[in-house]
Formats: sequence, C-alpha cells, structure tokens
Amino acid sequence: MITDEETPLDGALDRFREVLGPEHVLTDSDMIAGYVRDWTGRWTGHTRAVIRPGSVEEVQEVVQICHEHSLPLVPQGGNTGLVGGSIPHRGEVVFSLRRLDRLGPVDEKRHEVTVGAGVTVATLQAHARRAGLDYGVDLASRDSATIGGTIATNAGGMNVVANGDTRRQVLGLEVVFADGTVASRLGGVAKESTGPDPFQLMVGSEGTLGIITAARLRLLPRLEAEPMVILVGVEHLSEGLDLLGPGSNALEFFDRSCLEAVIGQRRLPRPLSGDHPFYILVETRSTPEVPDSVEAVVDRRLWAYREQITETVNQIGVPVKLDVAVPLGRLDEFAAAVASLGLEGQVFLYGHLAEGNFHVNVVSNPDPETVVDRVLRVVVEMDGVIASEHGIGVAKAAWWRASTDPATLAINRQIKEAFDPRRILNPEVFWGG
Ligand code: FAD
Ligand code: S2G
Ligand code: ZN
Repeated sequence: MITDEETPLDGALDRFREVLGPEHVLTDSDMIAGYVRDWTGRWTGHTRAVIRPGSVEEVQEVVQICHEHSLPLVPQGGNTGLVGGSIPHRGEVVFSLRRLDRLGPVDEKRHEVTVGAGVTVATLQAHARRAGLDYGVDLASRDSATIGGTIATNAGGMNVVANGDTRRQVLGLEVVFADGTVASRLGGVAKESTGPDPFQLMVGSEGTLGIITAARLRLLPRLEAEPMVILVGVEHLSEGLDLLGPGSNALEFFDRSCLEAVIGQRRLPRPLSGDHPFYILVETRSTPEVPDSVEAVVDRRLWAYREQITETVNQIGVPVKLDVAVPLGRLDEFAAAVASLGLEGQVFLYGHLAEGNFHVNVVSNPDPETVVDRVLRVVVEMDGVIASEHGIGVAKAAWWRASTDPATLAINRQIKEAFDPRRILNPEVFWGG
C-alpha cells in the first residue's frame, strides 16, 4: 500500500496548482478537516491535499498526474456516505467533485437530462420540477448528496418502491478512468445495443473503478395531486406490507425507540395516542385499506418523524450503522432476532419496508466491530444482504470479501485489476482493511 510518506506528493501538488489554480488545492489542515471526517463521525482519515477540479478536462489532467506518480485518491461528492468510503484512510488525495455542477437542459419530450456529478439531488429535483418533471430518487441527504455519489453507491431512498434505485435512473455516464482516459455514453437516443456497457459497472462501484463526471438521467412526469401520507401504529412489521398498493410512493417504518428519540429531541407532538412497537409511514396516491383495528393518522408533515431519525440518532451518539435487507417474509423474525442479541447500548430500527431494508443503528456500544459481526451473521443466516443501499465502503469490506461467492469475488477482482491496475482509485474500499 502506498502512503503519503512514500509518494512524491510535493511535485504533484505544484502540478495540481498549475492545472486547478492554487485556490482549488487545499493543504491547510483547517480547510481540509471537513473532507477527512465521515458524516457520522465514526471515521476520521487524513490527507495532505484536497483538490477541487471544475471540469472533466481538469479531472482528466489531475488524474493523469496521480496515475503517473501512482498517487492514491478518493473521489468525494457530498461526503454523506455512511460506510467510510468517501474519506482518505491512508493519506489518499481527496478529489472533491462538487464543482462539477453543470445542469443540462431538460429534454421535456424524452424526460431526460444530463447533469454534472457534483449536482446535488435537491438541485436536480428543483431543475426537473421547473420543467414539470421529477427525479425518481429521493433521500433525506438530498441537500448535500451528489448525483455522482448516489450513482457510485447506487443509492436507494424513499421512493424505490415506485421508481427503483439509482441504477434505474441512469441512462448514460461520462467517466474519467484511472489512467486519465475519458469515455462517455450520455444517451439521447431511445434505444441502443452497441456492445458491453462499461458505464453500468460504475453504478455501485464506490469510486474504485473510475470517476463519474456527468450523468444522463431519466426523469418522471410530476404527478399533479399531492400524495397522501399516513402513519399507522402496528404490532408486526408484516402488517405494513398490506398497505402497499398500486399508488404507493413510499413504504417506510421505524420502531418505538426511533419515535421516542425524535419526539424527545425534536420537540414534536406524539402523532398517535397509542404506543406501538412499530410505525409504518405510507405515501400513496390511492387510499390503502387500513383495518379499523389499527390506529392511523393522515398528514404530510408526518415525514418529519421518519426523515429526522438519522440526525436524531447521530446527536445521541456516534452510531454503528448497518444497512441490510432480509426477505419480506422474515421482517418480524429479523427484528426479533436483533432484539434477542441483547446488544449493549441503544438500538434503533428503521428503514424502507417495501424492500425489507433495515437500518440498524446502535449507539453507545463499546465494541462496534462485534455489533457488525453479530448483526450481519443474522442477516446472512436469513438469506439477506449485508448492504441494501449505502454500499460496502470500508465498514463492510471484510464482510463483503468473506460473504461474496468466490466466483463473483474473483470476477470483481479481475474487473478492479483491469480498470485500476495501479490501485489508485479508493484503494481501501472493497479490497482494503
Ligand atoms: P460521498 O459520501 O461523497 O461518496 C460516497 C461514495 O461514492 C464514496 O465511495 C466515493 O468515493 C464515491 N463517489 C462520490 N462521488 C463520486 C464520483 N463522482 N465518481 C465516482 N465515485 C464517487 N443513502 C441511501 O441510499 N438512502 C437513503 O435514504 C439515505 N439517506 C441518508 C440520510 C442522511 C441524513 C445521510 C447523512 C445519508 C443518507 N444516505 C442515504 C447515504 C448517502 O447520502 C448516500 O450514500 C449518497 O449516495 C452519498 O452521496 P455523496 O455525494 O454524499 O457521496
Ligand atoms: C435512511 C439514512 C442513513 C441512516 O434514513 O433511510 O438511509 O442509516 C437512511 O440513518
Ligand atoms: Zn435508507
């Protein structure tokens, strides 16, 4: 592994300044601080340089410099990633891509748009809505999460049940590869079959196969009527699946611990009079069948109880975060299995019910690695997946190598070898640690 003590970064720094201008080559530790710590505070890395290219040509030039010097680098978008994949663990140069914020014209006939990788989800949503359209992915980090980062992690979010994950929105990409080669397929035609598509490999690659600099994305018609938002108190998570219908836009859940924490910390009123082990939040255009026996309330403001969980938990303490999915027939079994682990600290369960996607957060536990091991062991035993939307990063790299079938792992290793033979692209993710 190359560390900054062994690499000729000094020579490269001068060349970065020539290409980008000194104001976009940060070396002052105060200026760098926000780029080396992950959003949860669980990981703090280190680097001697954060560089901020403003065009694909500049990305290409600075990648060539890194390639020549075999300088490892970490691509970074909004730094809202939750698996430690967006910060420099071993002195890598941080490539902040936020300046790639070009907004192309919305193609109102084809419902498509091309945007720079540094555009935030919120900016894209506003851009699409001005044209009477919408973007299919929404997540609570929308104000900071970038299009490049959401593609690199194949982000999911609240509307997967209606629109699919980020992969389903990507029509084409522009990418700078490890040796500085730029290639793109930014769509604009209705259908093509022009050979293998290396760009689809970028989705979920977490900065390890290339740097996404622009994306051609699918947009959706903006539906007129505001969808209804309903909160239902239930005994079992499986009852929530019965609320899925043709008009479902979102089907989320959170447990009693989440509700109490959000009410307490955010000073929100108690939304239902009863006390329930689980709460289901449905956003839908068609009124679901809600049994008379359950307690429910309808109000768009109910999203606050779900969207504020992440920040609330992070204010209680630095959490160990797991983002897993289990088969829909095993939701309550998994929740009970986590409870029976008797994990020390406060445990919060919430997530995207329609995909069986649990965010298991544990705060004030003295042994994070054991928490990860014990919960992921339950997931694997239940034929689940160890990562449902946040990716692998460094948090689950060892688990990913141990639990991915050997043939798939071997092919992934060959792909990494082919795309990044000098291992300069985010080397700790998937393969490090
Ligand atoms: P970063 O954190 O900067 O980077 C993430 C990964 O992508 C890193 O491996 C990085 O190297 C790589 N990368 C970044 N930009 C590029 C690029 N241009 N080219 C190549 N690689 C790149 N995630 C969900 O899926 N669903 C949710 O509902 C959700 N809710 C969240 C709520 C909160 C409050 C927070 C803080 C996070 C949430 N996240 C969620 C996690 C996070 O927002 C996503 O993982 C998001 O995709 C990260 O985007 P980013 O621009 O911040 O990427
Ligand atoms: C969500 C956000 C990150 C987390 O709220 O859906 O993806 O684990 C999460 O809190
Ligand atoms: Zn989520």
